[in-house]
Amino acid sequence: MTNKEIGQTLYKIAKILELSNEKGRFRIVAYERAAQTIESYVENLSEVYKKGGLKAINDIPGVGESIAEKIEELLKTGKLKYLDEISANVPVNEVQFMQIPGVGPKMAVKIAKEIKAQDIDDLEAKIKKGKADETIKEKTRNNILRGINIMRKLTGRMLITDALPIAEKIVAYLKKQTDLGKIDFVGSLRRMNETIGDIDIVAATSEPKKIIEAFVKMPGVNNVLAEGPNKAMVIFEQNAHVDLEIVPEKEYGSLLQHLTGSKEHNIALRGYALTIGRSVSEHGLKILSAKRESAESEKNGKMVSRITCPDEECVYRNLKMDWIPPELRENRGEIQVALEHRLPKLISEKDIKGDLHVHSNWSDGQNTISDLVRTSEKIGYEYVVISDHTVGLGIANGLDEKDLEARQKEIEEVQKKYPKIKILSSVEVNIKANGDLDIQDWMLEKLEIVTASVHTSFFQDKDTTTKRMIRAISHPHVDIIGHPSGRIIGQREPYQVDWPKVFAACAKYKTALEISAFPNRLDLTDTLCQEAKKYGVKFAINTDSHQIHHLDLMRYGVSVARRGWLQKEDIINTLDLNDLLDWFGR
Ligand code: DGT
Ligand code: CA
Ligand code: CA
Ligand code: ZN
Repeated sequence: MTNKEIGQTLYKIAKILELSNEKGRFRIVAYERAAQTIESYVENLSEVYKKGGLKAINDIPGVGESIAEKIEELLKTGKLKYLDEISANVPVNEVQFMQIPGVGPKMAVKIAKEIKAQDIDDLEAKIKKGKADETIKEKTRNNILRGINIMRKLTGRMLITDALPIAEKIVAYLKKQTDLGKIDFVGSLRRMNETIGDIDIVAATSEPKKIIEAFVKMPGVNNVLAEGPNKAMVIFEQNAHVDLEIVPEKEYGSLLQHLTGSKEHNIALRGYALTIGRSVSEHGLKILSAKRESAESEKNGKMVSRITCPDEECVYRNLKMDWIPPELRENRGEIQVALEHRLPKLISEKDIKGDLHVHSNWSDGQNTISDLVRTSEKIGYEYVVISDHTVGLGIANGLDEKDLEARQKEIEEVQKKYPKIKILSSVEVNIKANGDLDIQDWMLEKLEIVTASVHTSFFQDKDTTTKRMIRAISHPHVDIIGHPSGRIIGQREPYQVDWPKVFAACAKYKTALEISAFPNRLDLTDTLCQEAKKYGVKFAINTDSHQIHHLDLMRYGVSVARRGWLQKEDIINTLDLNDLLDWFGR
């Protein structure tokens, strides 16, 4: 059983407890908190359990004894008696309705009892036919429809943070089985899309049969959908759909290029090829007798010679352009730029010198400052920024002025133990509905860096939100705007913002925009990054870590930046400590 499945089971318990309305609020919160921790816990719980038993599970911050026992039962039997017991009295559809973003227990009961909806599809149909007009307010009805849409968009797709570890595990496993000439994951995963429909893997080997066999029998494969001499499709753990294709080594480059996509990039590439008298396919390139203008005329062009491509560079070189990094292959201008040899030198993970957004156990983080600093030093960072929530947000354990002073003392103590890495003191302050910050300026003044984020009142109109953001951006103490668009993949749409105005303000007041590496945020998004850069905006790539393992998520933030065409000089946390502090004007 995966962490995700355990987390989802715990969430389900919380929802059922909420619906049955008989247990205290603290219990529901305990399940939600544990679910959240476990869902994003990087180490596999079944491994943790194998190594340290019940105690090791109980040692995870936020997981109490009773929840630890339930996790043990889930890991051992795959089932949970307690869940069956509490589910017995709660209608299945009510639990389902609570999964719609924004629908709470009262609304779920109302939907089931008064609207008499059977399931989510039925609910949508009933709202659209006006059958809920008298029971549910218009604004709420629209919110429900919007929630259903957000849910559907993610249906059948995985977050890249879930898909990439699976693909890497499979590739590492297959490499061990036999002598593989080449192996890569391709498709949306190689392009580092934020969500992944299916995982595509391509390999070249002299023993296709052996690899296909190893693949379909690999531990973690739950179902084999198709198995042929060169191809197989399986359902892997976490319901991941994985395709493996074996191709001849001499054509590997062409297939790698083809299967990496995107489809739009490939179409544009083929279109361009024809204009210079070449035709591209997954098997290689053909040089045609005459210059052709369109795909329809291809069949009329006589082939003069054929080029097979063992590597990808060969494909692009033969089209007279530079090799294009997979993250850029979305048909957003990359072909023209590659032809002119002007591709950007994209930011890479090794350019990052520190994480500017990390929560400690002084607020809602799970680890001590000392743990976070030790881990950051191991990663090789030059600095790490401790940015806890402030009390104004009402998040459990937000910092007040006394806490800030006490935390400062602890930072100084820890700093003595780790002289090689600089610890910077920061907070993540809340941007209130009117754009004011929720702690006093004199407190902000004492900090070395300030991130400001929206955590409340998400659904204001565009004009109000834009003014609200610009007010925070122009605040003299604010250095970074955290997770700027507010979207949560599969759960919340971005808020309505006039981005050109926001970008212009960021450039004017020297306030950076965060690219959050956190799995369901990945916000600012790639296309907004590309747009913001045109205004001269700078970015900070941060993990928003709430536990030491989250510090490893940096790569996903970097991949968003790469997809947004960003280079090292666009990102402030590639600067040396002194240059960084200079940039902040400290
Ligand atoms: P996904 O799986 O929905 O996240 O997205 P992809 O991009 O991985 O798409 P997938 O798995 O359907 O196909 C893998 C690659 O194969 C795709 O990126 C490009 C190539 N491909 C698929 N269909 C077509 C097509 O109709 N035309 C062209 N030119 N290429 C295609
Ligand atoms: Ca795919
Ligand atoms: Ca596929
Ligand atoms: Zn945060």
